[in-house]
Amino acid sequence: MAKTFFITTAIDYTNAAPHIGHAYEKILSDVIARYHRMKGEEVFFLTGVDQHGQKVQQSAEKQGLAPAEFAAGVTEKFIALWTKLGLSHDAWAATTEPLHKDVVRKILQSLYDAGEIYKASYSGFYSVRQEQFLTDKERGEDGEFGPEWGEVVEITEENYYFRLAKHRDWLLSYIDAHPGYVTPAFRQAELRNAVERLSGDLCISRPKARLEWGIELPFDPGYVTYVWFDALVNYISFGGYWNGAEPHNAEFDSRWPALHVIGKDILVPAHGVYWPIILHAAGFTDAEIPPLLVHGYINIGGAKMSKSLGNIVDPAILSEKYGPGALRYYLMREAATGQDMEFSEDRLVIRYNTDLANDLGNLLNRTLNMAKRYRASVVKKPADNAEWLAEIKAVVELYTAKMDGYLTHAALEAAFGLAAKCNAYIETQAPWKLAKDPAQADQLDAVLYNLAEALRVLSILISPVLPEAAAGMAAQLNIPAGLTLADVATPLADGHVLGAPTPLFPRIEIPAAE
Ligand code: ME8
Repeated sequence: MAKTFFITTAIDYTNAAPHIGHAYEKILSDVIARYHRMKGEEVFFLTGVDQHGQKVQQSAEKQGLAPAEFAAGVTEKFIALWTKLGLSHDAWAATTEPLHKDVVRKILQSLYDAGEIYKASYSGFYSVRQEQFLTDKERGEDGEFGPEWGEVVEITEENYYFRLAKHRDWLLSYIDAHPGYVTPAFRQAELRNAVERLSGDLCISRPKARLEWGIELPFDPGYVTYVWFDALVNYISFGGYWNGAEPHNAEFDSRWPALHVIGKDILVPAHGVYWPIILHAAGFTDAEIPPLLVHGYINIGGAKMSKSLGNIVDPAILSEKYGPGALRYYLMREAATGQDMEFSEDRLVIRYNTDLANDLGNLLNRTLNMAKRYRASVVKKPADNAEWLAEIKAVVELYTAKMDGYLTHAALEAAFGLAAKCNAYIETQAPWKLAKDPAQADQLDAVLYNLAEALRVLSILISPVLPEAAAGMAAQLNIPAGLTLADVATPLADGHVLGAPTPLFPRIEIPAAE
């Protein structure tokens, strides 16, 4: 079986509605997935929702709903948003699915049987209000636990622990031997430091008296499993890892390992420590440890988004207001993958008007109009345009190098550089002058052909980010929809008839300030 490009996103927590950070991660992953499809690869793109856990149970209680009902309601919001934003995932990971719960239990049981999970008792300070154990980190300067914790009591609790510390040295040696494990590289260094400090095992159970909304431990019905153990397993359960009698099968092995796209806050410890160690303990080989692409945060007003700050920008409203393409393009063009970005609605509008409406939209419109006016929309292949084609090829090479490194902002910069080049070419060639001089007929043909050919390639390059606009461009250029990178090598045929121009990116009019 040919190797499939398997890409996953973090599964979004269903304790609250989706925000712009969720949208950014899903769009980034969608763009990478679409790009790999366009390279002719088989792609399996998985995303979904994290439905269990204490916060979901608490949010549900506040609204007087059963956790399942509450999680289902929030899940609907995520699904509606991803549909609106044009996500092209192949599978949907919802952690309340019976198949997933079954795989989580099978893995827990096999780790328990292998002696990787043990029971122990723990005594500590427990906040009744926040329903969590407190450590010295939670103490104030006076050494006391602050009022935000409510009543704090000392309790002893029996729980199940996963032998994390035992695998610390393996993880360090794995990281050292695999410099490309985490992208960008500075995050790998950060992870290594954290692993060096690792001590202690991971508590993977919660007594049902405290938390009911989870997956019951297969070896003790008095407990559910910790939400992170449940959530991480989605990557393999929905990848088909254990959907028969035994773990692993040809289909799963043809996909795995996946590229995990996650935000910077969940690298340490969840994805960079717990997950590789769980997989290693479950018998996954070093070659089967999944690489991590860690993106930055979308910030609002310089602050991390929080409900209490009231600075949540609703991606559904933005998409409604400006269209999904405008939002997708803005996020992919302005966020440098791996870095944080400050969200700005003004920048979104400026990017749309400048790059899409002016540079690309006008280029398409002018080219089609001139071809129609001067040549009845028929383009003639020039005798020698090797230099022009070589320049296009160089842009495509730069674009693919950037996309292969997940740098969507730099790839778009390269593509839009080609649009800028075409606009400058129109100014220097002045087709309206060439049209007046019969001696320049061949030159006019060459200019129109070269512009149409560049637009054809541009429709391919923008397609992962702007699939709808790419299809619209293809229709206007009268070329098949869904061309791939391989089609770059086959320029427009001599005598190709272009289609009729219609505005692709109508300008967003900004109401004058009052
Ligand atoms: O962490 N900018 O869920 P989550 C960019 N359920 N990305 C952001 C962001 C922001 N402002 N805020 C959050 C969880 N994210 C777990 C994951 S995976 C097995 C379980 C990213 O809903 C965050 O980094 O809190 C994460 O990758 C994703 O959104 C979901 O966050």
